Amino acid sequence: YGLSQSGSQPITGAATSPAAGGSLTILYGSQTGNAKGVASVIQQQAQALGLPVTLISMADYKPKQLKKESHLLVVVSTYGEGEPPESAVDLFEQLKKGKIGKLEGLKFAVLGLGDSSYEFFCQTGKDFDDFLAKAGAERLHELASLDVDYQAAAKAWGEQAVKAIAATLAASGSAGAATASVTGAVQSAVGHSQYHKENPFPARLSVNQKITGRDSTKDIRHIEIDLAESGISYQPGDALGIWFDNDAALVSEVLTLTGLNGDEATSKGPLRTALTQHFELTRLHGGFITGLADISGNAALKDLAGDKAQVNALVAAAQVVDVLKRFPAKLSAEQLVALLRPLTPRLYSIASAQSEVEEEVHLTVGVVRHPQADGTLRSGGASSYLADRLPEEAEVRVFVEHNDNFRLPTSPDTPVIMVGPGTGIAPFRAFLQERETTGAEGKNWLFFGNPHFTQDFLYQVEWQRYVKSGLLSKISLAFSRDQGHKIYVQDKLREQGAELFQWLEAGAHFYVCGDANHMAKDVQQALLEVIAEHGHKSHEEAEEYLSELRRAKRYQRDVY
Ligand code: 2AM
Repeated sequence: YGLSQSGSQPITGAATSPAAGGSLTILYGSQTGNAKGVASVIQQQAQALGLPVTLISMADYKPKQLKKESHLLVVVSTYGEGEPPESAVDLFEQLKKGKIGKLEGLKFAVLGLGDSSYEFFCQTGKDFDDFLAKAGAERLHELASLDVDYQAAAKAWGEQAVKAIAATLAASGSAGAATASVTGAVQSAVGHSQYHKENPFPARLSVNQKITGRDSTKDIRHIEIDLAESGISYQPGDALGIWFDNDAALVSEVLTLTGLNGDEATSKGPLRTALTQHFELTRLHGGFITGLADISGNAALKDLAGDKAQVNALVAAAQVVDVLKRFPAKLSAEQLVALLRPLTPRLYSIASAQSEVEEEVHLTVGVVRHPQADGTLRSGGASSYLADRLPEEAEVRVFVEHNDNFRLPTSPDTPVIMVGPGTGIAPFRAFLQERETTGAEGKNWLFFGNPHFTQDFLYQVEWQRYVKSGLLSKISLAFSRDQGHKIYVQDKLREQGAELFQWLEAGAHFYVCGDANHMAKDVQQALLEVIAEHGHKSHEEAEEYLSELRRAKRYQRDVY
């Protein structure tokens, strides 16, 4: 993993020897790569002004180093219910708890990325801004809170922020003097493939197989995509981005409800094409509701739009068509697309290792289908595209999103513990394939859970083979609904607490993938309890133990 890890290392030189009078550090906290992308753009803007600049991931940054910084830009995204990305957790916690101490003399600015369909929009950016100010640092440029279409705004903000920094650096007499120490090392180390989000590879869907049983409550698909001739490479732990089209029936429903003609011209082509390929219909955002309220003048909708709690509830439960159905409105094609947000690709944790499958990539996709009270079905955009609409052999536009914060241990001898209920199993299939093909000798322990053994035991035969061959040292299963009371993976962790703690003491890495809002939190709680009980520690000591694991990259999460 040397190559991929080097991508997130600080630029040597600039990091250790800041120019007298100061230099700029750009710290990013990224999960899906967006914050990292913005941070590199700002790095280039700073370099263009001749500023001494260091770009570094929060995951590779020692929090105490903050005390030595003169100028800091933070670029960070927000996840779930207002939480920092995994790579930012340690720094976030230390700042929050005031553990780093006073930061007087530090000049900073924060750019937050987020998604306004979530209630705690850009919360982590706000928090960083707040923590730094509270520690006595001086805000050089105002906080930015940017939505999913952040690119242009991020560039403009970066331009302003580096100017403000250049002015104070010039005042202290260092700008220009240290440009020689600046290199573009990060950029070149990261450049993996010519294909990326904006330039996806037209791959081929080769397998779409339902792997849950006929009577399952879930429809989970094993998807195989052929990357032949793409030159794309990925590592276990990476994700695959999928561009998708909206369902033609859903597009027609929007046209019917608005009384608009699909042939009408918009800035993104004919309206039907625009709604199919360029705008989100399956994810609602607050701006659609407030914007529609303004245009329609509908009193009931206006009332609703003025109540944040009601808007949030609607955004969480409904789609664009549901709102149009409930609040009929007359609007033009251009008005409609202006209310919608640009379509964004969906990311899936990769379920295969190239050492095993070569030019293929496998995914484990849970198909999102919500039955409505009126008998209709609301489906997820990309999952129903892959499962229902894309014929086998058809073209699908994909790109790899590298995730250096979810990696197998560098040493093949290090034991690993993997907790992946439901579709959270995906990256662990990749991990185990990799460990098998490379002959890694470290022990492997898998925790898996799903509703029923007979219906939902994903990849059962593969795990059985691995248990037999000895690759899987242990497998602990939690079939939640096979008995009167629920059993979850965290119950298994507690049950196996003594041995689990021994594995940790022996240097094991602990991985969690899957649901962020409930499972991952409950698993973390169970882990803390196991550490406290079997390590004979207080609650605080157990927390510290876990923080140490995280800092050592031995506790990694890929949760969504
Ligand atoms: P349930 O749906 O029967 O409640 C994968 O989705 C598995 O995770 C299912 O067995 C599901 O159980 C279970 N699950 C639901 N909530 C969970 C939680 N908070 N922690 C762990 N597992 C959970």
